[in-house]
Formats: sequence, C-alpha cells, structure tokens
Amino acid sequence: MPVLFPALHTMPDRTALRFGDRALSYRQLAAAAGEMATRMGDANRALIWATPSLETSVAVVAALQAGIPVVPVNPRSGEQELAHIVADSAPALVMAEPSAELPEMLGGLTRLDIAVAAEADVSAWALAPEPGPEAPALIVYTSGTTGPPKGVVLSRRAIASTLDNLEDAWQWTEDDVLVHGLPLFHVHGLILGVLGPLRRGGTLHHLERFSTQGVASALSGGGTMLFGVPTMYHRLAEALAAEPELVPALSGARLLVSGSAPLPMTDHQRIAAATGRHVIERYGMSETLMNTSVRADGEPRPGTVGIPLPDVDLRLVDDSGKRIGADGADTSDVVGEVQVRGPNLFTEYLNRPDATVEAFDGGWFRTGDMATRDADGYVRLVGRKATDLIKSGGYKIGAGEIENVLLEHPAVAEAAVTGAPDPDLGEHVVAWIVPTDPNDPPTDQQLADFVAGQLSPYKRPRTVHRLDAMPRNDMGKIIKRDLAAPEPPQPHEA
Ligand code: MCA
Ligand code: AMP
Repeated sequence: MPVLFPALHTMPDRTALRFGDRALSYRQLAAAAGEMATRMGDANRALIWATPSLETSVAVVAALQAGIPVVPVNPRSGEQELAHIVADSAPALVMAEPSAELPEMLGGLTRLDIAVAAEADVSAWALAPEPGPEAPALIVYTSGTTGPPKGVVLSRRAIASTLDNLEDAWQWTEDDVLVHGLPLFHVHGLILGVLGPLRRGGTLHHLERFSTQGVASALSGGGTMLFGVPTMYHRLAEALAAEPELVPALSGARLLVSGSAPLPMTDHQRIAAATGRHVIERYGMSETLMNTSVRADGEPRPGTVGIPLPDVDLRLVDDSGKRIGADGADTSDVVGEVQVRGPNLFTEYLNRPDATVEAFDGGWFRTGDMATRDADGYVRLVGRKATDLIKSGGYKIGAGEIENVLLEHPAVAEAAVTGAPDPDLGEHVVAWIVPTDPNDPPTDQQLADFVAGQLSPYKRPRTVHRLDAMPRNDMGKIIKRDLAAPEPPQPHEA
C-alpha cells in the first residue's frame, strides 16, 4: 500500500493544517509528528485527549506513522464513559496538549505532551517505513442500543479506501481548503475532516469551535469545501437573514457536505434558495466509514444520500433476510435494511467477538439503517431498525446507556429514555423517571449534570418527565411507545 500521506514527503511548503490563527505546513507537520512518533516508542495503544486542536491532529498523524493504534477520546467524557474506554482499550500512553488537565483516572498512563515544534529535523521521519494496510489505525468508540460503547477497530486500509472513494465522488484535490468545526473524536471530524485533506495534500481550516460567523469568514478567506452535521447547516440556514456575509461565502464554496444525520428538507431549501448552492449528503457509519454520497458531478437530489461509493457494495434486505430488488423489479417504494461490504469496513469491535459476528450477515455488515432506493440507485434513508438509538446534533446516543446511569441516581426509582424531534439537534434526549420520593423528585438540572458527569454532556437529557409509574406490558417491559405519545400517562408535570 502506498504511504497514507504522500504530501508529507512531497509538498513541504503547502499549508496542511490551520486551527484558528495557528498553522502548520506539511514540512512542519512532518517534523512535529516525526518527533512525536519517536517519543511514542513501541506502545501498544495510545489514548488521545482529542481537543479540537493542531496538537490532536499532530498526535494522530504521529501514531499512524508509528503504527500505534490510537483511541481518540472526547475531552468532556464523564467518569464512567472514560473508565470504560480506558479499561477496554488498555492504552499504555495518553497524549494531550501540554495545557490539558487530565482526570486522575488517567494517572496510571504515561503522559506524552504533544509538542508542535515547527523546526525539528525531518530527515529520519521521511524514511520511516509505514505499517501494512491491515494494521489497526484507530479505535473509535460508538454507542449501541444497550450496554457501554463499543470500540470500532479501523485499519489503514479502511481509512485509505474511504478517503480515496471520496476523492472520486467529490473531485477532492490538493487545491481544496476544507472548512469545519467538528469534534475530533469521531469519524466525521477526524477521519474525513483531518485525515481527508492530509491524504489529498490539501488544507484543513478548522474553526476550533463551530459558529456561523466562523464559517462565513473561513469560506470567504479561501475555503472551498464545508463539512458539517445537520445542526450546523440548520444554524447556517437560520442565520442567513441576519448575517448577510454568509450568502456570498456559501455561494462561493465548491462543495457543501452534510452528514451524520438527516438534513431536513426545509434547511436544504432555505440554503439553496438563498445561495443557489445545494448541500449534498453522504451516508456513513463508524463501522463502515462512508457508504454513499451525492457526487460533485452528479445530480444533487435533496432527501437522498446519493449512490454507493465506487468500492462499496450496497444491498437492501427485507425482514425475512431476502434481498430486495434481486429480480430487477422496481423497488423504489420498498423499504429494507441497508447492508454493505467493501474495503471501507472496520475490522472488529475491540474485545467483542460476539458483537462482531452478530453485526454481519454472510460478509455483509448490517447497518441497522432502513432505506429505499430510487430506480437509478439513489438511496433514501427512512429510519432505523432500532428505536433505542437517538441522533442528537449528529451524535449517536444509546437509550440504554443513559437509562443505566439514571438508575444509579439515588432519587430515581425507574427510568426510560426516548428521543424527541428537535428543530436544532434533529432529536434530543428525553428522560422519563419515577422518582424514589414523589414529594422530593430530582430537578432537570440535577439529572442533566449527573448524566453529563458520568457519560458526556451531549448525552444529557434536555427534557425530563416525572411519572407515578411506568407503562409496562404483561411481561413487565416498559412500553416506550406509550411514553412518547403526546399525552403520557399520569405525569406529575409536563
Ligand atoms: C450544557 N453543557 C454542559 C451541561 N449542559 N456541560 C456539562 N454539564 C451540563 N449539564 C455545555 C456543553 O458541554 C457545551 O459546552 C455547551 O453547554 C452547549 O452544549 P450543547 O447544547 O450540548 O451543544 P452545542 O454546543 O449547541 O453543540 C451543537 C453541535 C454539536 C456543535 C452541533 O452537537 C456537535 O459538534 N456535533 C457534531 C457531532 C459529530 O461530529 N458527529 C459525528 C459522529 P461549550 O459551550 O463549552 O462547548 S457520526 C460519524 O462520525 C459518522 C461516521 C458519520 O456519518 O459522520
Ligand atoms: P455513528 O454510529 O455515530 O457513526 O453514526 C452512524 C449513523 O448515522 C448511521 O447509521 C445513520 O443512521 C446516520 N447517518 C449518517 N449519515 C447520515 C445521513 N447523511 N443521513 C441520515 N443519517 C445519517
């Protein structure tokens, strides 16, 4: 396999990364990452305290070059979430910005401060051999319907394949300057958003923190592509009237790409009407990286996630496991589960051989996403098989994980979690609890803080309903359908 980032060797003077007003050329990135790679020694795995920074990007490149698998961690991870990731991935090292204050829990790991020294010697680095394509590169934690998050092991092959597929679909070149403000502990922001431009020899301009003004100024200042989750495009659509500079900025971009969750048609339309540009959607998953996209040279078809990428096989399967459309019939109104296969797929769930086996159907990965397919191959996602998964702000959140934490709160006797439609976040987390003491129920804030402190702030319930009793079926199972109904049974308050 050719090297992962040829530009580190061939384009020394081009800007590789810009975060706010700090930037690194490819030469400087090669130097900083090379020095870091040497300091990592022969660690088995390394945690990265994944702040949205140059440091995180340098550390990931260093680990990839050193062949040491990295686990990017949300720096806002709560205690339980972090404890689980550390116990499961058993890293030897934690890499962090020098100024980062790490939780005590990480005290047992060797800490490597990430130095972004621009002037180190690059000669030894340029000659370092790279590991083989199947070597694990990244382990990204992702929530399931129940239980703690699973570590998705991604190889260098999967990363290279998905990025090269996107090069083709988006005509992504070294001249592109990608703008985004995504977090760097998930596939979207890290693999597409950092490793993507580096593989092309292009430039990333990261906003450090998403804002509509930041997008306008970065796109007006040379940005050619924008990546975002639907919440970000929704906020851009909302801001169009009050921030007129957004219109020429978005109009001037070569490509506006949305992913991680469905972009509502109203936001598609508002942005297209104001700027003349169509946001295109692509569809992926931590386990599969990217599966489909609207192509830069194709028809933008809002409401679809485009067609399968060149190396991805995609099929729809009905409830009985039968392939839909195998006989060539028009199936544009038949819904089936999306299954995929190709070099973009993950290797395994870390320490979870059972879950890995279950995730596949004879070599095809079961995504759990339900879709139809237009006659010309465009895929329309219509929902998910599991109702216990919530997508909020583009983050996947398992209801079971939050329920377990709520049940640990002394003031909560019973708990259930659902998702509710949200114009900004797509969905938000709703907690339904039966208080231990009905006369002294916990406040919304107490429960939100508890979940944020144990898991992550983005998993916190935004709405809490207090009930006298949970609606249960004859087996004692909570009937979530009844909870989510507009008039829940016997609430103390709305
Ligand atoms: C509020 N905050 C709290 C609490 N309440 N902190 C601690 N405890 C509390 N109780 C803080 C938050 O931490 C945050 O702090 C601030 O309040 C506001 O947070 P929030 O309202 O939750 O969100 P937001 O800031 O409005 O963020 C919206 C967002 C974000 C920017 C769109 O959701 C986001 O970055 N989403 C991206 C998700 C993503 O990348 N998904 C990809 C995975 P502060 O203000 O200091 O920050 S999916 C994937 O990778 C697949 C492959 C794919 O297809 O892409
Ligand atoms: P994650 O597991 O966090 O990587 O999220 C993957 C899930 O995000 C997929 O299984 C889809 O349900 C959803 N997703 C990703 N991209 C899109 C999109 N463009 N439209 C709708 N849903 C999407």
